[in-house]
Amino acid sequence: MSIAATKNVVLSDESPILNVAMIGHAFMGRAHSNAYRQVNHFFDLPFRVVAKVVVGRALDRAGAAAAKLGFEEASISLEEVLARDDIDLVDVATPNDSHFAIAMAALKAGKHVLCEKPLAMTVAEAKLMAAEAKKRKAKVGLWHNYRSAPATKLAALMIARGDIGVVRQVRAVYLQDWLSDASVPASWRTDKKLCGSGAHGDLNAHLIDLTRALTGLEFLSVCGMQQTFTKERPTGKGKAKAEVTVDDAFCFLARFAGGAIGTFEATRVAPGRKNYNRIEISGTKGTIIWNLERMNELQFFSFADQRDAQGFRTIMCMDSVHPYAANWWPDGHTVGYEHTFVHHLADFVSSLKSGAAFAPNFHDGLKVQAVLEAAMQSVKSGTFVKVNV
Ligand code: SOE
Repeated sequence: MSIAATKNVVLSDESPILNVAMIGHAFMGRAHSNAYRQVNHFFDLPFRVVAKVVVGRALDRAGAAAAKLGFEEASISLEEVLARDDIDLVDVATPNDSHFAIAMAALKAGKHVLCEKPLAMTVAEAKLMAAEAKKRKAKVGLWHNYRSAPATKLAALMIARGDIGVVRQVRAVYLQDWLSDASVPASWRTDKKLCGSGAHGDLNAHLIDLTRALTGLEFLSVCGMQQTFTKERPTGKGKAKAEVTVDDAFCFLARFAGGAIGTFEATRVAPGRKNYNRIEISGTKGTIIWNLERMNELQFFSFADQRDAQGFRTIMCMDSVHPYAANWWPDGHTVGYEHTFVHHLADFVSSLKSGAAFAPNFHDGLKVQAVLEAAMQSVKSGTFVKVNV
């Protein structure tokens, strides 16, 4: 239909509306907001997602964020927003220590909840959140966005159909370098009371979830070590210093049900590694590698290839046959980090109508929390600790 050819076209979307209240508006708030703005333009969904209200601690800053991020309103009262009948989905985009209180209040107010990772500060909190979610009809999800890249979704499909045989080993690293310099000020991410752990909960959480998503393996026991290289940092206020109470780097070994084993490394002090999230999964028949720095590709090796032609080959995962790809552009056009949030949200919104299970939900979040916590306990004991969830 050419709009120019008609006089009074009313372009109205008759879909039911899904009003979102986003709690917090920093880096993740920006990434989520982009998904709220884009998702209906590129995915056919049962709801029209409306970025309704940003909740922050200061009205001027929340108001400025609402204007910039495309929300209709700003508020400093979570209680008032949760009491509103016109709010359907609550997005918890705040630091880790507030996930529990906000998500529980939102669930008790009957809202759907999408929560940033990691789910909680402790397994105890995560257990209560998963139990509360199970009691409610509302849908819950975690923003483990790396599950939702075309290439990682394809990797999960390839592993599930046996392309690399039985999984034997997982090698996963998530390397950053933004805390390499001791002069970088302290933040909530360096204070155990506000984040629970450092690179471990921030980055190993992604690796644990991605391992479960791609392989279906469950963690049986883990043994870890950690290091805090910079023990105190400037507060950014005069000469005052703040103690760093979390890890700069955290590595752990893992044993999985079925006999597979794994190595995991998270760090914020690896100079030159900006956001280097890489997972390599070896099976009895082959190996598959995904690297966020080349996020639209998979490296794939298969013993099924002719012996003289065996070698890692690159699969470009942006053809119409690949997950999510057809929603964007013709074959071979690439997507970026921010698109993983759009895909994640599209799957979540679709599940609200279809009733299909959405993963990762709060039970998946509890699983991640249990691995994180067991690894932290193993640092004290120096032995393998069972993952008890
Ligand atoms: C900081 O380490 C951070 O923003 C993480 O918190 C995100 O989860 C990760 O995707 C990018 O880096």
